[in-house]
Amino acid sequence: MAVSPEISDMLARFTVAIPSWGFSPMGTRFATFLLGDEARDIYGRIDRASEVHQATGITPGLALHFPWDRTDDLGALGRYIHARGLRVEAVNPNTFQDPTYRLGSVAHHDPAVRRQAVEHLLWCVEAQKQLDAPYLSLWFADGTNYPGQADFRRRHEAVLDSLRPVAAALAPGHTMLVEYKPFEPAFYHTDLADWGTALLVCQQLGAQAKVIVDLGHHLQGHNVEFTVALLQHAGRLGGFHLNNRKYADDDLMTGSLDPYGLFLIFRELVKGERLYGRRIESVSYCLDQSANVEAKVPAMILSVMNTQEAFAKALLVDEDALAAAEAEGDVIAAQEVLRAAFLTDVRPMLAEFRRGRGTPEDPLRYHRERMAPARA
Ligand code: AFD
Ligand code: MN
Ligand code: MN
Repeated sequence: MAVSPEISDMLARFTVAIPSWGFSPMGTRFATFLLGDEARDIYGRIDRASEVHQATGITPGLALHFPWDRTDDLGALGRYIHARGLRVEAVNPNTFQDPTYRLGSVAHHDPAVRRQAVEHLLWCVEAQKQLDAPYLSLWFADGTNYPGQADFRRRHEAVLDSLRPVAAALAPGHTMLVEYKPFEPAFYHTDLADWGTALLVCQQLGAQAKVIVDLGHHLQGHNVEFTVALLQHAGRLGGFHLNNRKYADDDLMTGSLDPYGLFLIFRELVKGERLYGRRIESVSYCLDQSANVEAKVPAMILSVMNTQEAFAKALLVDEDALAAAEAEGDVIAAQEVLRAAFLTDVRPMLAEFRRGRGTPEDPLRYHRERMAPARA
């Protein structure tokens, strides 16, 4: 299948960032199983991210997590990353593990706890500048487990008070991504529970604050592509944490359970560029998944391939035919247009695209045959 110039151009502008934390020993609250491919430190995590990029050709960005990835010399860390053909896409602060944060961080009732959290966020903003990372990616575990435990409104105001100085500290051109999640680890309410809460906060923080959509952070049945379309239309879509879920924030391999749902999300993003001028690369795409029972590097490579395939299928949607079907109210014809795109096997087209760029035509096979044995 020949790759048209328009499709080749959009495929060339599409990149997926890799989370450093995805290469650490990961598990559930019941157990962590070691397969032997876990990285022991940040350098091992960077090396593995470089393997993913060598295999896929579209993952030059690395998402770092502090303090997990902290070293004594951020400059040397940045040089180690650049020497492996990578760059830093996002800095993810961690205000959910220190015992001080048992009852929250940025929303905590005690100003001293909020101050500790804000100081960490401001340290991460400086790290973002030093590492030239375009995104500060914020997720807070803040919430409560029981009714009556805290006041919703006061906690919301506390979140705003905590994040205003962080937004003010951002470098020009840098973006703060505000993530939401309906539950876990808090089980009664989360202070940034859904896209509406995150949008309210971003609107108070200014133009550099945008919403990041984690695919696993919605209640069952939520229409994620609708949320994506409206956030993009409002100019507040900042990015994605990509994964897949059956029940909750399962952090399974992207596209592994619901490739059609992933396709519908990319359909909205492609429409955003083609009809509304929102370029595909104007938001950040980052895996955020946990390989609990499978090898980590192949899991990342497969997720990137699934993501690129869903995006490529979305590029095949015949916009004119779909617009005509919509104008006619012809529901069946509209379905036929989406089916035609989704049911197209885009693997030959992607193999040709990769061949043209000198990257492996089959990333997973390349890694299995050429790279995995080298580290075994
Ligand atoms: C967990 C949280 C959230 C966050 C990620 C990295 O659920 O998705 O983005 O850790 O901090 O997955
Ligand atoms: Mn996430
Ligand atoms: Mn999550």
